[in-house]
Amino acid sequence: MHTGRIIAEHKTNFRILDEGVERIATVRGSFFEDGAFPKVGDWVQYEIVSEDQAVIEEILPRSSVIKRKTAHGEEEQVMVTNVNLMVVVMGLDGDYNLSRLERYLLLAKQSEVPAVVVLNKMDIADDVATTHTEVEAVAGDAPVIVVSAEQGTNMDTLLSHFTDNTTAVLLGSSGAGKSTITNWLLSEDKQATGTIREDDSRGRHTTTARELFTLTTGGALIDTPGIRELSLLDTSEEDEDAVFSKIEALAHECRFADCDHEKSAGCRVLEAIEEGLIIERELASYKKLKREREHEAIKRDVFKQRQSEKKRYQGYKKVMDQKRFEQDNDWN
Ligand SMILES: Nc1nc2c(ncn2[C@@H]2O[C@H](COP(=O)(O)OP(=O)(O)OP(=O)(O)O)[C@@H](O)[C@H]2O)c(=O)[nH]1
Ligand SMILES: [Mg+2]
Ligand SMILES: [Zn+2]
Repeated sequence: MHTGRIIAEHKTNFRILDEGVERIATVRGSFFEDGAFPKVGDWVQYEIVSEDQAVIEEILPRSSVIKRKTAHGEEEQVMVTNVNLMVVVMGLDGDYNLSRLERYLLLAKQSEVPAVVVLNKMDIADDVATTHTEVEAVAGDAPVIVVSAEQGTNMDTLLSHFTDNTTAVLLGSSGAGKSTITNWLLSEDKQATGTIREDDSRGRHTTTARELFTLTTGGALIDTPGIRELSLLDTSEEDEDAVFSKIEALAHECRFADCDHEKSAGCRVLEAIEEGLIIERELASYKKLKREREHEAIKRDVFKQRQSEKKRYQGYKKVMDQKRFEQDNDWN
């Protein structure tokens, strides 16, 4: 039996790295029964069947797991495993969004993996110092590094967070510069990078699969595709509440009291999305919560009304019973 690490997942097989040698492997049949397939970052035990074919027998215990909720429903999906550093990448362009950063940091906390915040594209940002301070206030214990991956500025500071035992995962929006950072750290253009849309700095999902790379300077790095939806990050009810009151406060500033936050005429909430104060996904969650809460309120009202009708009826019944009693006993 051999031990290796999963560096990529393909449709029907996996790529394993074992002491510098890459192998293509399938999984033992039993994996299909429980559906818990190996993930990028996993250490696995495998058997060599032929010169270019290997079979994964077992996944070794994971030291950490980074999970996300799937877009629909509650099911959780493992993104990567056995990482001990989460590098949250945010562009200092239209990508800049503090509440999104908070979500990533929450994901790091829930995964019990230390985080480093990388603010990329400093070459095109103005007032970097103010932004840096603003982000540090949100980042807590996580170091904040301002870099330009394209020009190589401050990238050594990021590299200094790597040791031989580090496995870092790069997370962030499409277009934030994760693959540009990967290429810099590898001193090689291994990953394709994509252009971003002029109007909103969004990337084009250039990276489509997670992949682990070994750094010649020590440690390993997993490049990931930009996460499409923030719903993919697990949030607590507390966070939902915070988002709810934040949007509720903005909604008071809409021009029309009954604003549905769908047409832009005088809608402060849609304006806030434009400004990056809130994200689309938060508005969707707000609307859903609002509907739920209104529904709850209606249910409560109906219940209260029934209760008071019952009380009134009981009062009425008491009076009638008394009357009947008096009549029956005809004391006069
Ligand atoms: N000005 C500037 N542009 C950068 C910098 N880093 C990356 N870019 C550009 O931003 C665009 C997106 O970079 P990528 O590295 O492909 O972004 P990504 O995060 O890997 O995106 P996905 O793979 O789609 O998730 C490219 O056009 C890069 O050249 C930087 O430091 N400064
Ligand atoms: Mg990429
Ligand atoms: Zn509105």
